[in-house]
Amino acid sequence: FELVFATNNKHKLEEVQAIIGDRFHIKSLSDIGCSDDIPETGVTFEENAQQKTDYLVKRYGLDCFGDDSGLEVTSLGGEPGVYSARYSGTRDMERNIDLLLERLGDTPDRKARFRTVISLYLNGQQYFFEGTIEGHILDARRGDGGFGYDPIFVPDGYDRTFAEMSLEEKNKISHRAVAVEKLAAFLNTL
Ligand code: ITT
Repeated sequence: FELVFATNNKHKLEEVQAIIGDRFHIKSLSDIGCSDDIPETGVTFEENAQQKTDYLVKRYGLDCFGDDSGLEVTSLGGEPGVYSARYSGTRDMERNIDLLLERLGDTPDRKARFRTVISLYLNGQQYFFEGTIEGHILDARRGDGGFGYDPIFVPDGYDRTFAEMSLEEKNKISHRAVAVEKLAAFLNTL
């Protein structure tokens, strides 16, 4: 069967296709001719992920899944969290990363985690799948792969940032990979 992935983020689409694209057929929003800016007004990843799938279900009546994700920095009380994409008030990641590094200053506690919550809407039922990865924030960017906050995040057990890893390497361990593998395992039981 086909599932629409409710995202406008081409990096997410590329990662998810690389993880499960050969096992399930994933359609993008552009494949179904949707260029809408889907509202995201929740205060949790779960709420926002479900808003993405609810929107597509209401508008197109399609089975679909959506990913809401972000970075939670412990010493910033979990910021930027659900506001990761627009932390500085814009979607400019240069500014978002600058603001994060500025707020973190030289605090020794650099602990952070990435989280992904996937909402799946299938045959009239709602499901959630979650993935997290623990790590820490550097005081400057390293690497030019990946997207978002990847240049400043080093996962536990590694000495390179996500932006210094290949897509394959990031996709083995990332928050998104963990959530997507749970989604795939569930779909395999159907
Ligand atoms: P869609 O809502 O269309 O899926 P988006 O980019 O707006 O795309 P989110 O609302 O989930 O996605 O915002 C997540 C933000 O968190 C994203 O823009 C990045 O800045 C950051 N982020 C999420 N996953 C990440 C990853 O794997 N690596 C680095 N940053 C990530």
